[in-house]
Amino acid sequence: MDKIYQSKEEFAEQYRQHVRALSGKEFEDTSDIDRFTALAKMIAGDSRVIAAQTDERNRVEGKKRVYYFSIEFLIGRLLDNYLLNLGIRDLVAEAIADMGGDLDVIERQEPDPALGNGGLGRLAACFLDSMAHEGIAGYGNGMRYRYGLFKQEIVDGRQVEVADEWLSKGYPWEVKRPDKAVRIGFGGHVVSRQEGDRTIFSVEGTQDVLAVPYDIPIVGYGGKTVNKLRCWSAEPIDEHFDLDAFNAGDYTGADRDRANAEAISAILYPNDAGEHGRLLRLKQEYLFVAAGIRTLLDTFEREHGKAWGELPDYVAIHTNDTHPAMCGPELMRILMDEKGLPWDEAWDIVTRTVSYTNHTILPEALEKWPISTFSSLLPRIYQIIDEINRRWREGFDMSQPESAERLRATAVLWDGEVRMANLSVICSHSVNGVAKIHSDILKASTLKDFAALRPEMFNNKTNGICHRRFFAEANPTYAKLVTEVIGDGWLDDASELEKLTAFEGDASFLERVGASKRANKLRLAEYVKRECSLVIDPNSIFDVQVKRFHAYKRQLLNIMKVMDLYNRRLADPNFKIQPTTFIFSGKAASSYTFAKEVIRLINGVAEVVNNDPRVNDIMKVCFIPNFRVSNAQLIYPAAEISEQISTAGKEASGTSNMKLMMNGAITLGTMDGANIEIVDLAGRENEAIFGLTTPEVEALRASGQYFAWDIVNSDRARLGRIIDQFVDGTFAGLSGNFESIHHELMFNNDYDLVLKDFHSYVDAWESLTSTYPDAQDWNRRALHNTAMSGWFSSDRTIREYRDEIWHA
Ligand code: TH1
Repeated sequence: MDKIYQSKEEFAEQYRQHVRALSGKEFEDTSDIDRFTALAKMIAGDSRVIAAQTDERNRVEGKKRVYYFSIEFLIGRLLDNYLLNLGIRDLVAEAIADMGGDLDVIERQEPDPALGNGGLGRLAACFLDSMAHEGIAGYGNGMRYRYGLFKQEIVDGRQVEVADEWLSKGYPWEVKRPDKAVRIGFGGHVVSRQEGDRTIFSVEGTQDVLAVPYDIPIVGYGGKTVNKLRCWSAEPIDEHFDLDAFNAGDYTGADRDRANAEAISAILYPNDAGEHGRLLRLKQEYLFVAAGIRTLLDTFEREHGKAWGELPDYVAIHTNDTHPAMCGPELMRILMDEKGLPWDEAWDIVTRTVSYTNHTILPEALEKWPISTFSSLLPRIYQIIDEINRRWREGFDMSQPESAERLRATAVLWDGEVRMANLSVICSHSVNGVAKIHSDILKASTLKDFAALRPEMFNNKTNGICHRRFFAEANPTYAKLVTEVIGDGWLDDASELEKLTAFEGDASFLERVGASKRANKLRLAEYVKRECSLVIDPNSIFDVQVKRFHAYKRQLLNIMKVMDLYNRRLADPNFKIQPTTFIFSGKAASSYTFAKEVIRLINGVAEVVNNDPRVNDIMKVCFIPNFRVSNAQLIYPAAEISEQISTAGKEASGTSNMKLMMNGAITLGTMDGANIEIVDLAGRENEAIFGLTTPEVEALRASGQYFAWDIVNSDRARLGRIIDQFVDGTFAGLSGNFESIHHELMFNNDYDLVLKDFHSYVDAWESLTSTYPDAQDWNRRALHNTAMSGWFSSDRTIREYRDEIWHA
């Protein structure tokens, strides 16, 4: 690897200069935040030099460019990642230590941008890293929210949402590019005029805002490729500042245009696969789509002139879920209204350029917009969608018995709504799911009518994770051990981790694997003590469930297991389990009452359990507030059990399952999402699988023979007791009982089959944890999981996208 600094001394001298230029002080006299800002600006500057070389190389080679459109990019802190990718992490750490500083402390100053909700946003960020590593000319196109996902505080056990002011101390990685701003029009009405035999459409009377880009460099491992992530912010068009209003004392009114425009990029909507329908969200979706399409067409035109027919050869547009679904219609609009192409030519270009990934089959997460809202906000885009829909229907073969139903299921406009998933499919040449079972479900049910018509466009791309961030950086003790025995080639090619299987019989190596886990548990225990004022025992098993709160993810099932163990111990002081710390972390959407109640329940149970000396030798419950990329990097390495317990068929893939596996945790899970591939890779005997399978869930639901009451009545002693405890005050000390949870299980007939899977789950947990005392075998299974996890590197995923979808 060519390094940008050849020696500590060379780095130190440059760094001192940067510190001086930024703060006017000597390094020794600066604050930690000044040290961070100067270092990040310096590395960002170096990266932009490489970015210019990358650009030039791409241009000369005539490389196809991939534009990854995503409304979320959950990038996390970048400094450590970039030092690693540039191959200078050790050099920089030593140089700073020589200067009397501490790189770790400096790195902790970096804001952790929360520009995503969970898996979908983090996946997009992992993909950027992997595209740069693979040398793909790949660009992220997203939103620059002034406030990221809310900060979660826990007050009396309840989630409280606080604004996330991630920009308050500045963000040294980004560069604002006002020269690349794009005018975006909302509202107005469509007018047409005749030019020869062509009708030309345009929109008049729009209210315009300016989309202004901020670029963040994306440094690939190996230091050869630097791509960029472009995030759009909304601003008013001109300075419409109203001096008269201001002079009359109306200060808010004077700046109304600015406030209205800036509202568009003010916040990230906090719904992970859930509620939608807000006008502002639709504005966000159009803003980053229209601005991104404009940018890529300008670049294409600069390089290839007006050869629009060649667009699919040089450009791939990937739409991450349906939020960028307007890519197709917006590209149609520009090709026809501005570049003068006829419909058929434009349509051929669009469908050969655009591809789509579906991330969920939850019906409530499939985006739909009322036609009335949509057509008044985006009249010309609506008109194009209407025409796409009309042609789809017109081309439909109505001769089959199932035709009418098929047309209903695939139409873009139906029942007064615009269906974004159908729009995404129709505008694309490829549709993929994110794990094998999920892609199968898409074909067999969610999108089955499209699959029947166009089977060839459906494919699977099982998700992946950036193994450099979530293993090398997050878990340096383990990573060092791995490198010691198999070399560091795995950083470049994660499949090399498989070489670790050769050490599964090596008792002294396994002991060192155990010791590194222990060090990570101590590190997390210190964090928990600081953040939650709770002492947890690093000798206990760390059982971890960290992810968004959602009914189908069944954090409720997990805490019911804890309640059960607690009850059984109180009933019988001789009841034995392996001492365990039950660790939870995650946010619930602000409007998702049930999920928030589950968080309150976990904290209610924690309050009782953690203060009961009768059980404290065997259990503690720990809710770590404000789950985000930075503390996730502390949690994964410390985990020994990975809880992946969604109702089968519901979790499209999951990615924390992969991160935890790589860090040596054993999966306690259902046969859902990518858990299935984990089992395929590591062997069922090295995980703990329980519960109904997807076909069993479907059959049970279809039978109409599931009765929650029957299940509870068949086990009054354990389940019955837990059900009572939701409402009898046992765990109500912090903030009251849990009637809504009781109601969901007993009166809503337990939609997520928590009661149905309860016994199989608790049994699997007991049987798994009973093997913990055989430390050598536990460590062997942990090592085996790490060894087989390399396939889950997002480098592999991205190579599949490149070869099979983008052909880049
Ligand atoms: C998640 C899926 O729930 C998860 O299973 C998957 O691993 C992850 O995406 C990455 O593929 C989703 N997140 C969102 C977020 C929004 C809308 C839909 C989904 S699906 C806002």
